[in-house]
Amino acid sequence: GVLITAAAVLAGCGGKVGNTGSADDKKIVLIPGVANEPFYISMQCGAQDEAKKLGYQLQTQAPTQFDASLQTPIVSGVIATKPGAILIAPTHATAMAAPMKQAKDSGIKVVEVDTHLDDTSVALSSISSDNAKGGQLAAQTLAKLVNNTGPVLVINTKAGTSTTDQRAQGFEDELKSHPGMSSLGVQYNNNDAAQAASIVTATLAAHPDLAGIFATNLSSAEGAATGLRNAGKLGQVKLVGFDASPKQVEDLKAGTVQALIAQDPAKIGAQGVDEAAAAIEGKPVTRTIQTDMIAITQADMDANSRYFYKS
Ligand code: T6T
Repeated sequence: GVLITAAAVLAGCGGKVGNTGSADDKKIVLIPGVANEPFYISMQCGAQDEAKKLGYQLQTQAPTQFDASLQTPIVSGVIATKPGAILIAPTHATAMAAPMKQAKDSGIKVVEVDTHLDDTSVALSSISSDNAKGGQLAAQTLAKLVNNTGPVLVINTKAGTSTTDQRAQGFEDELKSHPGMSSLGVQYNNNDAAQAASIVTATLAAHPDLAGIFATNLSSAEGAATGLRNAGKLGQVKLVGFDASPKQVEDLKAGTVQALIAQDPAKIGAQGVDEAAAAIEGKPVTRTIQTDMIAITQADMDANSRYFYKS
């Protein structure tokens, strides 16, 4: 089915899942971009802990794929249960505007976590990494790894995803300050690791001198590592990926990937709950909150293990 309940995805948090309860102001529903994915599982854990602290009940309902056509009916279903607030990572910057507006118009407080709509009038608060800066950081990190030289490729997920679009843009902007590097442009993997692996295979066939790859999220980074392994190019083509899933951390340890830009999804979830609770209680709400990111390499991975995502 399309719906996934809190109980099904909370396995790694250590917390107990509360009763699903009735429609009321003490209920907050988290609607992540996709189910069973370490970034959003970590976000849910952070949100769950914070909700418990503040005396709120947190439920989670996620689409089985990162897709607006699957996330829309979930939003509609959640509206009918009349929670006090929703925390949502909209899977598309424009396609999710209508269902989210509907939530707002029905009196539900809407808080964006991770991704956001282009229309800034719907959500009361948006909490995310500074994704343009993350893309810039990725470019600077990759530039060092390739000695500022050679063609590089960006593997993005789905056009219209605010976060990864901003990362790709931040990367391309920073490349202008590295004239020895050239961009082979952006290719989309549809948030599917297997497609990212195929993109790497095809790009290497056309550009055997490929120096580096920036993978804008978990699926693209996991798939790019597989593509490089299949091509026997491990370590030769430098790979910088966003996120820090268990597989990505393994890839870093093995030297398949040279750097990970880890986000702080648990913090995003916790701050989302703080803002939602403030809105419900009629207290002041902060419109935009940016959370930390960090570039992690093999050399400092043990010291930074607290940034690794849960699964
Ligand atoms: O990179 C994260 C998230 O920030 C992005 O919006 C979508 O992809 C992830 O969830 C990783 O899969």
